[in-house]
Amino acid sequence: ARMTLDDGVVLLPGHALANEAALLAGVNAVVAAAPWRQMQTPGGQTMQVAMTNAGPLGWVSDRRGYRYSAQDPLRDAPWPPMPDAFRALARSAAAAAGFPGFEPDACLVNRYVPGTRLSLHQDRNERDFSAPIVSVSLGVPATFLLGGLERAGGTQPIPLWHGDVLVWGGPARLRFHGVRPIKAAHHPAFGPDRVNLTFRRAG
Ligand code: MD5
Ligand code: FE
Repeated sequence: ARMTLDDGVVLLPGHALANEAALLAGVNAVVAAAPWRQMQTPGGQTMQVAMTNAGPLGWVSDRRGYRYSAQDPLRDAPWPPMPDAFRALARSAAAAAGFPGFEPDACLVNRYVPGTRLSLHQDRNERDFSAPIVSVSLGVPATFLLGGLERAGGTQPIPLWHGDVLVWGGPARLRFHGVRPIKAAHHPAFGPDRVNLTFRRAG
């Protein structure tokens, strides 16, 4: 199914379930190579969300700022390759949402333990805002908050479940967004955690 939630916001409920086992194996392979870490913000705070990356570029944050980097600063080595199942899912989801030919060069992998939230922000570190962002929700459910193009002006809650895929493109690409604190729950494969894969064209 394909649900247009707003201009440029397309929800593909359960789109990731068809290849669930390969996605799970991919997450495990990426984390085995480049472990979860909580990055520092430029302001010196530790981010609640734990992260890692796969693919040619990875999103990093430290006291110097937010940026994409070909190197994992924790290991001084390239990020692990993007698993084929990740790339195929990102492509098929983008095409289903009206963005054929999506070739992500970055996959940010976010882990939310219970109580973790992601405060309202825009994604502005990518070079080209014409490519969409594909976001895959795995594990326990979350409430995503969709804001507008300005920080003020409120948010609309969007419940997201294991296997749901959201595609943000065109006029939605620079909307503010966040995630409410994750509630205590259990998922058979992910236990108490939520994992989100975010595919981007960053470089
Ligand atoms: C998440 N991650 O659920 C989200 C999925 C991040 C982040 O926000 O920056 O790692 S990506 C959600 C997103 C991306 C681009 C635009 C919009 C939402 N939007 O217009 O709301 O871990
Ligand atoms: Fe974001």
